[in-house]
Amino acid sequence: MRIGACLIILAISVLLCATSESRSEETCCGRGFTSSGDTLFQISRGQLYEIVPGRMSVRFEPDAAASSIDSLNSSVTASELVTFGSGLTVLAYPDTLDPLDVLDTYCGSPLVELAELVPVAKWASNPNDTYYSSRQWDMKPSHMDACSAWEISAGDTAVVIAVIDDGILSDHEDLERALWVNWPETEQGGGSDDVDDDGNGYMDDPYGWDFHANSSDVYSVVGDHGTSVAGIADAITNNGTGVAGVAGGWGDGTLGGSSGGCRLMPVLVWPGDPTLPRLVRDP
Ligand SMILES: [Ca+2]
Ligand SMILES: [Ca+2]
Ligand SMILES: [Ca+2]
Repeated sequence: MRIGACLIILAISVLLCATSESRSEETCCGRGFTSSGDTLFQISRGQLYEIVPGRMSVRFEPDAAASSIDSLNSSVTASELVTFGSGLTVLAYPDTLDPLDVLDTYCGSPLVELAELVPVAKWASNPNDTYYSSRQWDMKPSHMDACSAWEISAGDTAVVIAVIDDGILSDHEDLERALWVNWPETEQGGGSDDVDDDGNGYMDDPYGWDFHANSSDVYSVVGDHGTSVAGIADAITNNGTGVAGVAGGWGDGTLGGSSGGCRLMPVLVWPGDPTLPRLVRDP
């Protein structure tokens, strides 16, 4: 009975996702696909993402019986490779099968909450930064899944991140590009000495402010902790150096659209500094 049901599902799948060697654009499981030769692409936000043959990501319904899941997997000769903490399971199936048939099989099953083909671009967006693979576990798909975010944006230059800490190393190779400049307070921007040119309440502050020393000189003090925090938020990603930043821009410019990374504003306070509570309360 169960085998019969699976055959029916497969037959329906073939009808719904009928394919040929040269596909034009088609829809399966609510998603758009196209192909070139033997290569299948998923269409998302106007971009094409090459699909990895023989792999699929599935999240089964929490109350799905293991025996039922086994039967479903068996219907397409699929095996479970790994299950992440998020509940997402990566399946392997014979790459001789049409990925859209397999997707439709899972997508149409009441046992399945979510089914996705695996795009090459998703995994290719793993950055090449020195410490990404060995230390930045928190950015991996099973945690914050930064790769998925980077495919939408790797950081917008219009966004300024204020790092309220003990300073930022100004010539750090992973951060230097991202440092914010308050142009109205610069000579090139027409700023004048002893004048609060941008009217923000702080005179001659072209880069940030040191609330500990009440000074605009934010780079004479090097903050190890602030530099580390700045790197997590905004280090250049995929530049083969240091760490990957959440919003530091994609080093080779191939991801994140026009995003070149957020800007960094050092705002210096020291741990225990009496100005800190005031800043938090009334920035
Ligand atoms: Ca100012
Ligand atoms: Ca000024
Ligand atoms: Ca980097």
